[in-house]
Amino acid sequence: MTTAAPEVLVEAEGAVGVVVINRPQALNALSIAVMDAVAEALRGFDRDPAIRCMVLAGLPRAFAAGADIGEMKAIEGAKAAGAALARHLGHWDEIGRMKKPVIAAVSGFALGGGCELAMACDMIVASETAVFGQPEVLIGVMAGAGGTQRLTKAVGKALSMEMNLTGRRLTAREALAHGLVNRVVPVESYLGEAKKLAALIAAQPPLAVQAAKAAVRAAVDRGLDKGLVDERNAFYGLFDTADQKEGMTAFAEKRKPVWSGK
Ligand code: DAK
Repeated sequence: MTTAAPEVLVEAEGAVGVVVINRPQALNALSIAVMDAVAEALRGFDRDPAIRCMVLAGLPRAFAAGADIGEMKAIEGAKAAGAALARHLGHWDEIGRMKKPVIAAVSGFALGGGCELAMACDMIVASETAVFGQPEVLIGVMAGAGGTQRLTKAVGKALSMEMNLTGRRLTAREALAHGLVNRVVPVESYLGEAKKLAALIAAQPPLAVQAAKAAVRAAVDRGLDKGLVDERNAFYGLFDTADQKEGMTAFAEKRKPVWSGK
């Protein structure tokens, strides 16, 4: 595989473009540099006439344990959060709008921004160890890149509320039962199965595939843009609270947060 950035591996296999997030020491936390490289690689494949389908994968232990809390912890206030993160968040939106299908190959943790990244893709192939969740509330904030919107559309209000308000995680089997993922496969084969599915799509007529993808997207994404903007603004707003500081500091210090409600 070629390397777009030290932490993102990029390779074309026939008509399938493969991007692998490779930051094991931080459970693939999505730093600004990692997301820049992921978006750049997918953008390149989306424009490349030789590529017909894409796979976005993580490592066996983690697809991605969220946006990088260390980077977010340093941000002071809602205005600064908007300024610092607007372009970063644009990457999740951009991946959701690619012309060609993107399949997420998910094993291990897919939490917060990681779960949102998988949901921004068109399909999810999950390993038996995959775990999905929006645990932002546990660090004093809320989902900011689609977790209140795409998750609700995928699994319904009841479960989405529980996941967003308590941080409850779904196992791969639960995710399959609730329609969040396409299939669950042994951990050894999650990347291979995602590539196989991508190759099957790549063998279909590309214009028909892209038109069908756009049509399915239109069915599920109606109203999504406004929801994402509202969600993002609410997320930024929480950077004016003491609980955001406390939650992210407590995570860094590996202790339980103490909430003040301020
Ligand atoms: N960020 C940074 N580092 C992380 C991380 C993260 N999200 N998750 C894990 N790590 C690091 C840990 O700090 C630890 O580093 P060292 O201490 O070894 O240096 C290493 O990865 C291994 O993690 P643990 O020691 O914690 O491993 P465990 O097996 O004990 O626990 C865990 C695994 C996944 C349960 C735990 O690491 C965890 O709870 N991680 C945080 C999960 C989380 O809260 N995720 C949501 C983050 S907030 C937006 C864009 C995106 C977002 C929002 C807005 N816009 C641009 C507006 C998304 C926000 C989020 O995702």
